[in-house]
Amino acid sequence: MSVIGFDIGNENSVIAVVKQRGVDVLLNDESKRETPAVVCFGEKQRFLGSAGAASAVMNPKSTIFQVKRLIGRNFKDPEVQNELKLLPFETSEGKDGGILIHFKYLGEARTFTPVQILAMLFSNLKDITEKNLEIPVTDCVIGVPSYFTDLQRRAYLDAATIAGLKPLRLMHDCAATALSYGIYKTDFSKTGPTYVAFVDIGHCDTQVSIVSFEAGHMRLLSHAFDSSLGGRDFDDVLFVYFAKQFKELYNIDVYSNLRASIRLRTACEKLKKVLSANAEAPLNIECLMDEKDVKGFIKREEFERLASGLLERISVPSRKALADAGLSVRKIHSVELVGSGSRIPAISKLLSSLYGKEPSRKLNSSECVARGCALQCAMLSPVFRVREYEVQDAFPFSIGFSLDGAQISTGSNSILFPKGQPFPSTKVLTFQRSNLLHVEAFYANPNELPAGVSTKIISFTIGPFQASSNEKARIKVKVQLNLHGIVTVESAMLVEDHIDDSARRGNIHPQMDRTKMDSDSSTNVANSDEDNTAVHSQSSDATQGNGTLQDKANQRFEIPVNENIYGGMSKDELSEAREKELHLAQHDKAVEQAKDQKNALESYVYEMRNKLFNTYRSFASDMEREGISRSLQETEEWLYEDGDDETENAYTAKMQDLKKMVDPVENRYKDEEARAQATTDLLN
Ligand code: ATP
Ligand code: K
Ligand code: MG
Repeated sequence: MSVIGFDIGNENSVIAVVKQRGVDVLLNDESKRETPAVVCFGEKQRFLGSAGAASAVMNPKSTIFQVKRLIGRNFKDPEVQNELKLLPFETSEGKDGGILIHFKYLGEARTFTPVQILAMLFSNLKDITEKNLEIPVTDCVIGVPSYFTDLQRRAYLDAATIAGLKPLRLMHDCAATALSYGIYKTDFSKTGPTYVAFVDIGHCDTQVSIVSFEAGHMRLLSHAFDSSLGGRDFDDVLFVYFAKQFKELYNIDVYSNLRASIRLRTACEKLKKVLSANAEAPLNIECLMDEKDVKGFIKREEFERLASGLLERISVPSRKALADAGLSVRKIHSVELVGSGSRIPAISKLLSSLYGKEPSRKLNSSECVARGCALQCAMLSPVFRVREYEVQDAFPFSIGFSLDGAQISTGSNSILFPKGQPFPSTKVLTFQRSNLLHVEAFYANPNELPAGVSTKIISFTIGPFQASSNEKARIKVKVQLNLHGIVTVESAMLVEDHIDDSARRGNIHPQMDRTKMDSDSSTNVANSDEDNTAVHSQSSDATQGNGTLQDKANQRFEIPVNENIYGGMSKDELSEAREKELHLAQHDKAVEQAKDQKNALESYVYEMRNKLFNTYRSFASDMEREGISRSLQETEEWLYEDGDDETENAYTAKMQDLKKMVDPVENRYKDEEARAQATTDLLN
């Protein structure tokens, strides 16, 4: 049973696993702790992760990266259009308004969705994990930005499912980070909670959270973010600077050349990292464009001046998070800086003046999300025992509901889950209705969301149902904000008060209804049609879940609920995508195995040729030697010509042919060796 945490970043992914003695980060095939989040479609096979990054420059148009930016988003969204401008691969709008990615692979035009690409990244991480642990891996916890919408969260779950994983929870990056901080912390103040601000600056985004820690317990007080401010924006500042300089100095326009701009961007990112440790840094690229070598140079001060606009934005989410938590900076005990984008010295200088204290890096800043996810996975896993520790996360967006498409004001009355709601959480909606009803849940305050994302979440149709009287029936709908931060409908019940038969005939006895206290709010839904009475009752926490089912006074009948999710994949589409992924993986494996077998054959040819004229010389007749020698020669020629790109079986067959000739000689040699050994043993 696996207990795994995955952090898929825009740039790098990290895998953590809980072992008996603590949390480990796994090494990939290149013995690295971070794996590039890149899928490259090469000429004959896919290259995932590190291999993907290595083949990127060769295949710019079929190398897919930053797919986390595209997942669960609409093609037409202006922010998405901005993203797409920076990405070298081709895209178009899908039928559902989503994004389609196009490129050529194995001689054919192919189309994939961001979910499918993300699934490939998951498959790669799953493979790495299985190789390390030598057991099949399914259960896991996956980190997501807290600003992800319902659709993005569903897309993550879909991608994980396609890769054959079973996420026990999508966990907010900040919550995971806070968990990996809090679970080992013991020095709590006796006088009250310890407040910590976590600032995570990744490749594309910045997330801030304020967390309250007490012994055995942590509570997220607030989340804030800038979903479009990260390390890559600092790369871009350098890119623009040098692009302009090279235009003037060398008369080359990197914007007009895809390969050149990819190479310059990569060089700028490296340069940025050098500037984190040095006061100045050079930039040299050979043969960037038009066969020109370019040279540049920049001082850290100059870089900071160019990036001053970005640096100003860094403090915004911190201020917001503090305000939402209702805390002044003086209350914050420490500021923890995570995410590799935060390694720019000017960033910690800025945060240090904002918080009035030096930010610390107590956590492993690139691994804490994955580590926290692994810990959470262990806590959720029935077979693993972890120290008792309570994680209480808060949801960053208000969720409202409407009935039958009624335009409702976004007053607090129609808020199902207010911003900051601890989750998972279940609420019960009560309606008085005589027929079908349509309920819709949506993000109630667009200002809370990242720019451009849709406020739509889910709509559901409840019914049909048959009340036993002609009166309107009372319908109770349980809506959950689940462990992943996704809205679902748990159940819908028709409630009939049932004391005696006369009651059934339609005389509702309101005093028998436990939720009567809340049902005075039928004005919740501003609507003149008196049929549309929605009552929002307060039965809150998940723990109260089934509490009212057994009321003696009334009877409950389950009624059907039809969910309509905006976007996302159907069961059929999911299993089709899973098939496709398995197929692609099989193909890659076949190509890899053929490569291995080809290498083995090649080595065999060289090794045997060598031995034939040395060790085996006296064990083969002239005729044998000649025959083998000729076959080795022929095989070698075949390998360079017709056999350059063959199947695994073809190489295996060639190997067997050679072995048939070589084995008798080899066996004679071995027999002689054994005899000689026996003689030596006797003599000693
Ligand atoms: P995201 O969180 O946006 O999904 P991610 O988790 O992959 O992305 P990180 O690995 O936390 O992001 O950070 C990657 C960013 O950190 C890149 O922009 C990279 O250039 C930057 N970075 C890495 N090392 C340094 C350094 N020494 N100095 C400055 N920036 C750095
Ligand atoms: K990461
Ligand atoms: Mg990250």
